[in-house]
Amino acid sequence: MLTIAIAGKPNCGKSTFFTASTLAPAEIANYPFTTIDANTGVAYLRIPCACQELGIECGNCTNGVRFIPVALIDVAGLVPDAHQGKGLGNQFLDHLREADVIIHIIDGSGGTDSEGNPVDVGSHDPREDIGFIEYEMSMWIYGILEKNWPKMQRSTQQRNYDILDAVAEALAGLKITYEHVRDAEREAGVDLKSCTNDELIKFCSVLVPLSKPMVVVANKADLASEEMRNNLKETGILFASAAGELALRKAVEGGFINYLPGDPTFTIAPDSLLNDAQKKGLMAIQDVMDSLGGTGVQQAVNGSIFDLLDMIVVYPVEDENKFCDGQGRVLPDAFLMKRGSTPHDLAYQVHSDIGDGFLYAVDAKTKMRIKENHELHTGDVIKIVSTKK
Ligand SMILES: Nc1nc2c(ncn2[C@@H]2O[C@H](COP(=O)(O)OP(=O)(O)OP(=O)(O)O)[C@@H](O)[C@H]2O)c(=O)[nH]1
Ligand SMILES: [Mg+2]
Repeated sequence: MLTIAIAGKPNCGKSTFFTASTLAPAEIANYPFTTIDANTGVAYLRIPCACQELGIECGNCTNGVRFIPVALIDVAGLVPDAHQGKGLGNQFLDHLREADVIIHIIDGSGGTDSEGNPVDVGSHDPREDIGFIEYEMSMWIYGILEKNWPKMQRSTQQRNYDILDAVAEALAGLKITYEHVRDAEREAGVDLKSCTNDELIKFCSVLVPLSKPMVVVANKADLASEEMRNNLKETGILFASAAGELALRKAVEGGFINYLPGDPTFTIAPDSLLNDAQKKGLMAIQDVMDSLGGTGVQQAVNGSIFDLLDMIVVYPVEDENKFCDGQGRVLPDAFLMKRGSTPHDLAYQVHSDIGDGFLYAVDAKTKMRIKENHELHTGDVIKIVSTKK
């Protein structure tokens, strides 16, 4: 499963975002370092289900809205100079190892200082909090490489030694691949075989955004002043009210409202017994949703996977006429795949045996055979024909 990590300075609303997205319990409080051990749960991407276009009912979506699971990790707060042991130090960085992509939350209301202590709303400029995480991550990776560096440099004397391979191996536990290392070396314009310390740091600073792409989300948008929002808008980041989303999720659980995560609006359930204060609270959330087009939480989760990781969604089926699997389940799976993936890649994602025995694929919408190297697109419904079952 793809993994999203939520990172940011303390007290910006990471655990609120996490709980709103997963409905898994996590401690939430208005002081820094509430979270120490990372929380893990399952969040969902929201997509229009392929059954709509096919004019059938699949039973795996809600009114044509399909949710695809991804893993979510709520990481402890991170402060500048964490790589030198500040705040909780390096341990939270360890929780970023698993991440394919990072949602960096900032406190868009300017109501907490750079270390997460509460201050008057608007008195801290949240734009100052945007850059430091990538720096901390670069220094963390630099720290790992630096330990191995003398040995790696000596080994470059050996024949057949590939420094890119060695670096990728040293960072394999961080989901950093050979391709990431190769591309970062090229982009940084350094030669890892003979680079200085400063060049190695530069390499790391290029490697971080390549291997752990990051979307920045200004949370607490409900508290942010117009001016603050306009300033932040210029940086091109997303906005959210995680507290608003959490309140809506709880209201759905309680049967008070009808709302699907990512909807721009909600409706109050008929005969729900809301008191005036609750109604007022919900109306305030609706106001924020009107200005953002929703609470922004689902948009951030979707954006991280579809925009940053450039993923598509493909539906494998066994029966191209009924769009179902062997047990008659209609569109049973929605697979996330990297853009550019082929039917053969899909076969491997279903099962390595099916991939090994791949013969050909059929586009279930057109019933036409498609080539092994054909590029798949979002919404494709594909039958794989393989010598193996
Ligand atoms: N107004 C408003 N408050 C929020 C929002 N999101 C979170 N908060 C509040 O911000 C405070 C911190 O929230 P947490 O979710 O605990 O923050 P955190 O980033 O996990 O904090 P640490 O674990 O200490 O790093 C709590 O008082 C939340 O209720 C939001 O969207 N709007
Ligand atoms: Mg927390």
